[in-house]
Amino acid sequence: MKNKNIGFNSKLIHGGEFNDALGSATVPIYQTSTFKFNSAEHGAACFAGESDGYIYTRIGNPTIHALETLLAELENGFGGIATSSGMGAVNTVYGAMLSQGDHIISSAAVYGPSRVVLETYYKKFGIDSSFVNTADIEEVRRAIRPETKLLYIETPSNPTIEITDLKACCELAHEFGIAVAVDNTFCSPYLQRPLELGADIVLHSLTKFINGHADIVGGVVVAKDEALYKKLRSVMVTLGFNMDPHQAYLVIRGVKTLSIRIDRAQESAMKIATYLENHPKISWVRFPGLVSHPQHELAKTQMDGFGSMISFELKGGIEAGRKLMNSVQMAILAVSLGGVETLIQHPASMTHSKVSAEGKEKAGITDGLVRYSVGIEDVADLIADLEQALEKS
Ligand code: LCS
Repeated sequence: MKNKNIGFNSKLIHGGEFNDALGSATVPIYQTSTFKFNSAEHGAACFAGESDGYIYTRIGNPTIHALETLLAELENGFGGIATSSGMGAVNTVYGAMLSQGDHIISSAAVYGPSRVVLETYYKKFGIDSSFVNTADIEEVRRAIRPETKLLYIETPSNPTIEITDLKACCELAHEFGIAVAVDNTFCSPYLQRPLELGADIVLHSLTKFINGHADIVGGVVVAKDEALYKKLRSVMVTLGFNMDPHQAYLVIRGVKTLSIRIDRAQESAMKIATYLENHPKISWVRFPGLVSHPQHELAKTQMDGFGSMISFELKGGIEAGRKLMNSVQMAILAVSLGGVETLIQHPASMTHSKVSAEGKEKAGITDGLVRYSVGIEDVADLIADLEQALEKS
């Protein structure tokens, strides 16, 4: 892969593969569903994998390819597979790695639908799942069975901001021949590169930090080697989880500013988390940059920054939390995260509402937990917004 030896910020601007005969400085949108063959023989050779050339956009497209190769370079992987959504990426991984009779161990605290789809659809096809606190390596060890094929980790977790030791989990899983997939959505490759810590697969909801502008939904899977890449790609193509070229174009534009957006947001997040922790109406705050975070030391070594996702609870519980969410004026009351705009939401009744009461309890998703995604506004304005909302809560 080209550009191997340039820095992360240079890769954001110049990484990825694309060749445009007219010399376009940015990646053009190849808004086409299909591609002309030079001859019947060429078409047959393309399908046989004996000739280069695009065939059909569900299978591959130059705009999408530019994004896939860029994201694979950022994650230090063999190849990327772009998907229509983050859930498309999650299901590409589950679909490729699990068969009837297999077992998956997942972090208990994951994005709600990533868990619920295992407990519903995959269960229907004879795939069993266990949800454990992956921050506790002994809990992971105890969940391993002979038929365990995949360890699925979200770190930091949604919405509890728990940190899992990726190196330790990968070593344990590989000892038992279990593959490891990491949902790196909360960090992006700017803050954490799971493949470098031993993971086999990394995936993202591109809807969040990587695109960063709350204007598309998308996903990506990056595989560490060619064999895994081919296996995953074939699931994406045959199940039809492909991205659209226009979506890919917008993500390529958004990702160019990934590092400067994250630098601003995480600096503000540190200030906001500290402000909340010292506020008399707040009972607890979970942010990896705070010394009070149980895995603060691990976060310092595993991540290149603490990110900009905060969860907290008010002393007045869910009622006070609702008042706060109804009183903020700058933060937008909406699901999603990782964009330039600050968002606030209530996981128990929104993003994780379909997770059972028992599942929520195991994951540490309390009724009063409020999730706050810090954007790039002036931090003084965000704190003033919280201040006036907390007065009413
Ligand atoms: N993985 C994580 C960690 C996520 O947070 C999400 C979405 C997904 C996968 C799925 O991605 P999507 O299909 O939405 O692109 N998380 C959301 C959230 O916390 N609020 O709204 C969506």
